[in-house]
Amino acid sequence: MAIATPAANAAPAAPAATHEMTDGFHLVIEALKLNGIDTVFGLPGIPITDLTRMLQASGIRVISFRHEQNAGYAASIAGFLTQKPGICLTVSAPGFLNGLTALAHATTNCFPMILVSGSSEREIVDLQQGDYEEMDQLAIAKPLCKAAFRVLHAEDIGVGVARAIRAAVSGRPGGVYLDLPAKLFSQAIEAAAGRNSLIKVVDAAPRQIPSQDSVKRAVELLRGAKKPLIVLGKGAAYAQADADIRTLVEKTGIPYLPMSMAKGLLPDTHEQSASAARSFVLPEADVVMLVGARLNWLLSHGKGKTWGGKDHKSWGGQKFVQVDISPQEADSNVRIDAPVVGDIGSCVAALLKEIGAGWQKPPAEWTGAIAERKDKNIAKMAETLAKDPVPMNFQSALNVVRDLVKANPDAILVNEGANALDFTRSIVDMYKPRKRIDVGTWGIMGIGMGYCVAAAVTTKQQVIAVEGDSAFGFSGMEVETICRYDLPVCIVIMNNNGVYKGTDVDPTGRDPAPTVFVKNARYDKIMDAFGGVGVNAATPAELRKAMEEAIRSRKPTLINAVIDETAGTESGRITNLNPAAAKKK
Ligand SMILES: Cc1ncc(C[n+]2csc(CCOP(=O)(O)OP(=O)(O)O)c2C)c(N)n1
Ligand SMILES: [Mg+2]
Repeated sequence: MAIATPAANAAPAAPAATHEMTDGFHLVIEALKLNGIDTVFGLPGIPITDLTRMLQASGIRVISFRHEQNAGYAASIAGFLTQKPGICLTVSAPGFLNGLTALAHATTNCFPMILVSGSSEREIVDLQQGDYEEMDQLAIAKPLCKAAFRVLHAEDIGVGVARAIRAAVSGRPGGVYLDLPAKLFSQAIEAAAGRNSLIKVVDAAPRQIPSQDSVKRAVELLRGAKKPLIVLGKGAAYAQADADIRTLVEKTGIPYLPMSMAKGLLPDTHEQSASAARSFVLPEADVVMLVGARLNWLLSHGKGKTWGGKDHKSWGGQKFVQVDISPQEADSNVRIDAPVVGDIGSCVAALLKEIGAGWQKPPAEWTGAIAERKDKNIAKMAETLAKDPVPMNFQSALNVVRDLVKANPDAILVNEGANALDFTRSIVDMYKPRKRIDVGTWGIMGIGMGYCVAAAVTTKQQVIAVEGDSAFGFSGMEVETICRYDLPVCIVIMNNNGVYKGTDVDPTGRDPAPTVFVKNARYDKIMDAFGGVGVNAATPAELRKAMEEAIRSRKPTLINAVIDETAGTESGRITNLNPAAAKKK
């Protein structure tokens, strides 16, 4: 009898116990999902193409842009609007660098955002052997963000994502960089171990309660004021403590000034709003309470002529209360007599409690003097808005936008440009919190279309963008993104043929001047290319009709508003910051 060979007769050897496996791709997605991330803004390519597909397949919404900078701006403002970190996903080196401006912008503006970038082989990058898209991204990101992390092992993905989320939203929010090398994505580990390694972040942005002493000190200072003023910053808007902030303003009766992105925290038509008397209240006030507003250039550093100081650097004599999340903010520019450190919601609640009942409202001389200036300025503005010049100027066009925002108070207004920004800020009243988003701390051009996409995607509301023609150019290609996702965005381009105005000429006669563009350009035709609605509007009536139709239909719309090319001023309202040559020729 032949000896049966085991190979021929034996039952196949029992397979080694099969372990369910997972990999870096899946762990990144699960870590994000576990922490409530439902949207990612990005642009695919090596090594994250499959990640974008798998994210989408997992149910996370992936909004794919034409340039990473715009995806980054979208993520940054999604962070501002939702208090969750906005996620921007990019490829290595060039994609990462394209996203980096937005990351720095998020940090400067205190918006929670995480830039997640794929990166190349560490071993090759570190030996500088010339890898595909070689760059030490972690080192480059570090000085531009609040925190930067790299994950090398699949089992550390949970920790990496958790740390990035905490860093982005806790304390003063900001931009965080998360570096994910290509090799990480396909690293396989046992699924059970993978699941156990993930972290659901508990209390990512813990309340920070102000000390009782600091609250008492602040309220005492306010109580003794003859000419008090409250300044609301975008930190106050971010905090989502809208009802308490309104109660604080109304209960104390103190006039208030909203910074640009705090407009609408209380309706701009509120009788205590001192916006129309800004140049009167800043130098005149004796005690100023800053709520989530920093004394940076936007508030002339709290000193100088704006504040009644003798020259551009001297203190105007005001005492300041500063309510801020960061213990390092006070005294950054002038002395802060009463810092109140904590999250805005907790601070405002504590202030309200300390104020209690029986608060003496500010003297009538103060509020009366403000009302007088306000009424005069508002009447002057009404006169200007009523004019109907040909061609349109900023005021006659924005009078239409003003009406439409009033009729649609839930719409989100995106705004960038120089004159297009300044005129819109002062003419278009806002009625609800976090409805105005703009160039922020840096006065940055290019946020426009990214903000439009993020605002429409995260809030589902109608978006109206008022764009300078130069400003629009920085992100104009994203109108394709707006059409592709069929977003309810109505873009109004204030087309004055250039940067600030369209009238400059090259003294040598060779080229167009650096500030001017093609005359009478038809930006509306860009929209036609992608199936959106493009309208050329030469009169306020045409502009009104087109905007009404856009809002009614919720179709992606771009209106080219033809503005007098002589209408703007150099640098809008910050001409004083523009160095002029001492030697003229
Ligand atoms: C990223 C960036 N680049 C350049 C600038 C300088 N800058 C300030 S406003 C502006 C454009 C102003 O022109 P436009 O948007 O047409 O507004 P207008 O004043 O004409 O209404 C530029 C280029 C900037 N703020 N940000
Ligand atoms: Mg312009």
